Amino acid sequence: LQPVRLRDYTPPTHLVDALELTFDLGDAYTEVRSRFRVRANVPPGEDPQPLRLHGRHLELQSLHVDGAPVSGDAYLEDPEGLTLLALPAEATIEIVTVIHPQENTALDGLYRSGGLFCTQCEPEGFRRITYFPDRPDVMTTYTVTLIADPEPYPVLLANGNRVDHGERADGRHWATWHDPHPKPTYLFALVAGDLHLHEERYTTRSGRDIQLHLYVEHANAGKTAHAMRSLRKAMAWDEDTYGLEYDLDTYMIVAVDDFNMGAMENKGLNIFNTVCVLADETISTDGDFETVEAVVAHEYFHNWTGNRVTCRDWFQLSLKEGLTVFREQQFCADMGSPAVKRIQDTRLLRSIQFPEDDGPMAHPVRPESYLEISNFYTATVYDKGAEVIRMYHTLLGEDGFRRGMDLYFQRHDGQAVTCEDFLAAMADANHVDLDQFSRWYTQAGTPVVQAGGRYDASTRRYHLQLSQHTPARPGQTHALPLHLPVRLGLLTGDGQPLPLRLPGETGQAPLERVVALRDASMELVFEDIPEAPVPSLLRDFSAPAVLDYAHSEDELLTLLAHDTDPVNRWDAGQRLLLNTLLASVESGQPPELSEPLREAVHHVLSGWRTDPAFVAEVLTLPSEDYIAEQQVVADIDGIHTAREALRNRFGSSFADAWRTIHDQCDPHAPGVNGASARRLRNLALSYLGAAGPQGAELAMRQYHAATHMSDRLAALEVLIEHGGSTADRLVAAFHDQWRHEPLVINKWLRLQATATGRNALERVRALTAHPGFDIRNPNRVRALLGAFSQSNPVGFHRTDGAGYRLLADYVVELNAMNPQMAARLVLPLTRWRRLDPRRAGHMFEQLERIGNTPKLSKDLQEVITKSLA
Ligand code: B3K
Ligand code: ZN
Repeated sequence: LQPVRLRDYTPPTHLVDALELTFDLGDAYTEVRSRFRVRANVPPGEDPQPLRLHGRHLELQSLHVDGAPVSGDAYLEDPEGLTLLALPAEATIEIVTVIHPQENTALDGLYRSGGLFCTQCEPEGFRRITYFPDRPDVMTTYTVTLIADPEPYPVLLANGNRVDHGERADGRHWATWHDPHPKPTYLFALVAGDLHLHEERYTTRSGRDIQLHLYVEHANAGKTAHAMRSLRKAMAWDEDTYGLEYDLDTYMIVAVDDFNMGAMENKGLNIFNTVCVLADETISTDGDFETVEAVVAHEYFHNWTGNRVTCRDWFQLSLKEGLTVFREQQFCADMGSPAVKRIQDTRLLRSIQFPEDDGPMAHPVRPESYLEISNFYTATVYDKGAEVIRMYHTLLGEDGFRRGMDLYFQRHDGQAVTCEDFLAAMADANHVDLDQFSRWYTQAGTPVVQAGGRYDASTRRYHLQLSQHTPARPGQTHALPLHLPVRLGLLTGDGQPLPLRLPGETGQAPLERVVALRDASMELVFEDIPEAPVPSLLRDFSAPAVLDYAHSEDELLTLLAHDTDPVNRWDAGQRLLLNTLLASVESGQPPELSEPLREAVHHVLSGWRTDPAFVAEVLTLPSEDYIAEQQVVADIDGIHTAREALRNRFGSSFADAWRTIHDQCDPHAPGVNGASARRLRNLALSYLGAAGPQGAELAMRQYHAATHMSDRLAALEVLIEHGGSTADRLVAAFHDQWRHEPLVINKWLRLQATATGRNALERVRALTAHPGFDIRNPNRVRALLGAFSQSNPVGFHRTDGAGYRLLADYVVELNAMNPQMAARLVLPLTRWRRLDPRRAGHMFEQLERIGNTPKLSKDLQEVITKSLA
């Protein structure tokens, strides 16, 4: 198998002028007729090259060029497509294929979900529908006709506007859709089924009237209000923030149950996982409401960053994903708390992306090669990619960034472009040189920023040394210095911010600066500093880097109490807790809360009324995985023991404060953000639960009184932790109550998968046979097997290797069924180097076993080969 390489990119040999597609959707099979006009993409006078049409699992019925059947020696057929050898410079191609959506368990291309037909074409699903140049730099207009039985499929949808429809003599009905915006294949979509429509109208800033159509299964008719509201907010936000309006007459969202990821931004016809659309208080947590708002906005924002300006090739994936995640982050910050949002982004990067960058699948934001592009929809491309966009924003400022965005759209609207094009727009619009900045796209690995300070009392100067290095990664021995923004401030010992005066500067000095670290190291000198200051570095997580500075406990306490930057206040608290936990893991002694730390926690707790969600962030302990990342070899059991002991200590030492919060933090009080209040109140419940049986009694009361799923679930989690027959009864009753709500059953599976305790693995195995579980549904797989392997370290990493075997069994089963899911599910096994020899050996064995599976998919081959290398 040969990897696809960025450096081998060549422009398309042919351009396509217009594409007409007709789908005859049947019970047994679907017939796809396609007709399109191609033009050789060569300078006049040169001979056209052969035309490559991608196609997979297709039954070719007929192939015509300019109305005549093509003879067998005029094309070559292979498992990945057709090559047409001798075409005139311009030609009309007509192809008829037959496909079997009913048998498509990969959920890629055209497939069935429940009673619906739906599609997923990004990145390369279109080739499972018909033969076509399935690459994002070939763009054309689409006219799509769907034909189906009216009774099971009253609703027939495709991209763009419905231009015609009717009934046929044989009783079938049809609809024709036209999308005037040229688009790549990956943005094509169709849906056919019996769906409920939630319809609203939206008037854009320029006065255009847009229809908003949200389609769900009839049973979910009451759960669309929040998604619709989120869509309206996203539309208004993009007009206000970037001056971008929607460009078709109708914006459609369809929710389906079986979906490999969250949602898909198909032009004018988004298809969503139900998880990212449906929400109401009885079935959804506050986290679910946030997810829906964020994903609806994300897909909407893609209409400009992704659809109007798209990617030249899949190596440029972060061009649209990093940028769109950044836009989504800005939107969520504006809709809620910017500080809490930034803390959550930081946590995600550190706990998911940093480990990825440190593991065998590490790759730059713009990868250089792949076997299977589906494996590169990663935290690095998405979330580190968003950090890269944020760094432009930090370096150029809000207005400079907007100038860059405006120039980007002005230059590239309607084009398929590269990350360099984006960088050039940012640089040119601001007349700055960003050549060095481009290394963020080409180098893998998490940079470490080392800092050291020296105070000279005689000169009243503070010397701050900053240096950077990026560790070696597979295929990258020597990384070069990055252009890295360091946002910083200095505090006095009692927390006063100090003016940051550089040598030679006069006038009012700022209290915060963004310094561009560009060399391997630099020294900054600050003048008129009255005492040895406490540095606050990488404020607002100004670069996706690890900060290496030996803050003393006193310094961290100062930052926690006084820093003006909320992210660094939170971070100082996390470092204090992390240090406490690591000391306990190393010594094997229960964690000790020092007296000053105890006081600091009291102080944070006493401020709960001002910002409950922020207090909850500060007082949430680092996850077991994150603690493990700080060790060379993860001490799975030691970490769990230490963290549980600290939870217990937190619960008992601050019991009064937690009880006050649980009593008084009222989500329904006027002026209170209900979600933030529930968040802190449920954290209080969790600590009280960790401290003893009284907490469990409180949880029982909360469980029965709950009207919001967040409260019900938080209580159930505490009760499961306490175990016993009461918990078993509640778990069973919960299932009975919600068995008709698949989204709640996901939660039910997840709760049990993440519960610790000796029999975790047996419980998970038993649940795989439960009717609530279905290996063909990705949401169920993620809820049970994904959650177990990613969020139940003690259960999954059992020393006898049974957790690894269980996961591998399902990876092997999914290999044939849904390769994309299989390649995601296997990832926890790839981190074997981080574990002790016994566990590492068991993991390695399972990776080898998976590697020996007959007919191993490209997806898994790539992950397994890299992990064993
Ligand atoms: N662009 C899609 C991701 C498609 C992944 C296909 N394997 C969702 C998104 O990022 O908005
Ligand atoms: Zn996206």
